[in-house]
Amino acid sequence: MQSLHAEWDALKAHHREIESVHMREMFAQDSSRFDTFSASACGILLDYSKNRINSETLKLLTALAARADIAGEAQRMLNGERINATEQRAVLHTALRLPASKKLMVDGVNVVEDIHAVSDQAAAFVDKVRSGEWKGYSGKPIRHIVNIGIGGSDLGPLMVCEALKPWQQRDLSLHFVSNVDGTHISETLQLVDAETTLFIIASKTFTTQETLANAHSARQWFLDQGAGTDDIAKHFAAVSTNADAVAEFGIDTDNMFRFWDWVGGRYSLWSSIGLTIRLAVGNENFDAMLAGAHKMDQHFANTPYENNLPVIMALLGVWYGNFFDVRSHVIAPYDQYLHRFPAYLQQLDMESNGKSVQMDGSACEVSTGPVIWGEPGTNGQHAFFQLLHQGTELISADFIVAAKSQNPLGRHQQMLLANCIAQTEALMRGKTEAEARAELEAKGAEDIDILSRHKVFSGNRPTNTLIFDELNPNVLGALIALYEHKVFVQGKIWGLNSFDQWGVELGKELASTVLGELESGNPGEHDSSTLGLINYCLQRHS
Ligand code: G6Q
Repeated sequence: MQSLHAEWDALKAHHREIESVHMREMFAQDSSRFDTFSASACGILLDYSKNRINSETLKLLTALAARADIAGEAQRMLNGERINATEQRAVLHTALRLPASKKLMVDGVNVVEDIHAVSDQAAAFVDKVRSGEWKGYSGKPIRHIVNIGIGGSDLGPLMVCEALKPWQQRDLSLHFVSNVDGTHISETLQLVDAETTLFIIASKTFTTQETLANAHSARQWFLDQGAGTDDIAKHFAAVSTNADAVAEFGIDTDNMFRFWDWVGGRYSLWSSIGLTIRLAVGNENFDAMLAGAHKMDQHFANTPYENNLPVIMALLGVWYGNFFDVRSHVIAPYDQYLHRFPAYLQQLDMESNGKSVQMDGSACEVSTGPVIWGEPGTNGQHAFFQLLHQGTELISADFIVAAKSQNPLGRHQQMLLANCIAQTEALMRGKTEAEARAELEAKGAEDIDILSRHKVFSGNRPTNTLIFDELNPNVLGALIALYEHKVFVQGKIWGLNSFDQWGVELGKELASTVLGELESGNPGEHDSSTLGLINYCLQRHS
């Protein structure tokens, strides 16, 4: 991105004009605002009318997308060009969602054929486990799946398994172990028994410290329960790109499901990393999720910017981040099944666009990715929403909700929907001092002069609402792909490589140095704080 280009300047000038306009006025002046500023695709309706925009804003923002050649960039990604330049890799999570009938040549290989060969292998394994044909070492069927992985090898599968619980085979219990804190694996192992447990070791590199430590502890526990080393093949499977390391760990490579270096960790739930999802919900539902995502890929690739859901959401993010100086963005799913969606999006967005160097190595001249955070509604309303309504920061938010519940129960769903809709209305409208005064006067309150000021809500706080009929595998696939592409578009506008993660790599390196020092008892050279902390730990351990 070159921040000084004409499109950017035009937006700056437009921002000065619109900055002080209240959305109340915009809605009052235009009763068709909802129709104008909403769009739908793949079963998802995006209402973005409660944003500080008018038709001119949209025109200027889409011009920015045109300037960044988003359509061309999307094609380059979808065609398998090496757009992850710092790692010299293609970025092809979208290929994982292509139907078997399609062809995509990368370096002389039809990757679609490869992808479907591996997913057929995974599907056959999954059917055996789910039907009980796959037996543990004592002849009993598998009842527990323990997914051991971290980051992209954990957050995606965990989020999807939670989201698709109604589709889960309930006699298979799912467990996810990610943290290197021994508590995570220890507490999990208390819930399972060796004879009926299948461990899925999910690691693209198969070198990640945390995952290997947890996998080794699981293996030791398994042997300690009375199983032999020959039994490991029945209870351990691996998902990785690194066959040598898998074999070295002692997992039968027949039970290894591979994927490719062109699948980034945080984009990998569609690959064999989704093995645990397949085990939980079955191959058909997994395929429905892939189909939903593929539909969104097509929508993204083929729809004009002004009706393109990921492009619109990305441009609104740029509008707030770069012109209103909004530094954080809330994800508020009004759906308990989506309770891990904010955490998943935190990685997707912040690991992709939390960067300050452009593709050509020059420093970014404008703000890039915001802080992403959130919790499911209605819980968030009783916690941090106060700050969204009356805090000094302007914060944008996505509200996500299904019209129908998977658990229709009395008035619950209507109450959930009412809260979701009412919050976006309140954030948009706010409450003037005159309105606050009138309410207090009607109640006969005292100290109205002071109290009314506390009850003022500025409003004009932007929200998107994403609403769909029901949260099913197909819609979930589309929803995730929507956010993937939103992040892609923003990365392109800011000139970033959204597909590397040197910050994560740094963490992996740093811990090894300190670990060596903690284990040897010989601290190296550090600042006084780091040294003080290392010494504190060494004294407690000796
Ligand atoms: C994701 C990141 C990171 C990665 C984990 C686990 O995009 O690269 O979160 O997924 O560090 O890596 P492995 O799958 O290689 O164990």
